[in-house]
Amino acid sequence: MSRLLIPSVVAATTLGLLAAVLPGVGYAESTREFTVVNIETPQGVKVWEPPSLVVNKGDTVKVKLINKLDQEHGYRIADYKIEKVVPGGQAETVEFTADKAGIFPIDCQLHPPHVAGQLVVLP
Ligand SMILES: [Cu+2]
Repeated sequence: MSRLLIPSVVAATTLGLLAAVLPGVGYAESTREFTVVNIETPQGVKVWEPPSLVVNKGDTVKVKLINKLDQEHGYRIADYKIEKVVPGGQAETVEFTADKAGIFPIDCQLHPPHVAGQLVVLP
């Protein structure tokens, strides 16, 4: 019994030391990459798909935006001061650190009737 106990005590102590020494250990901070594609539904509604992204606070977020339509479209997360224009048939990337938790609208600044999404940053 005690032979089994010792390694786990050592392991727990090591983890505890690591958590104290390395900032971010114990957090789920990481780089989150998404590919988002602009499509038009059969009803003629334009939408970035997937419309919503879920990340953890502190994450580095990379979003590759692929515009499959002919016309240019925007990708805006106003609360994070992100505003990108993606020309028709092209791709762009936005990158930011999710440094505030909450639910923030994502829309197209060029065409407000787009179906909007949300950036969800978990605390
Ligand atoms: Cu648009």
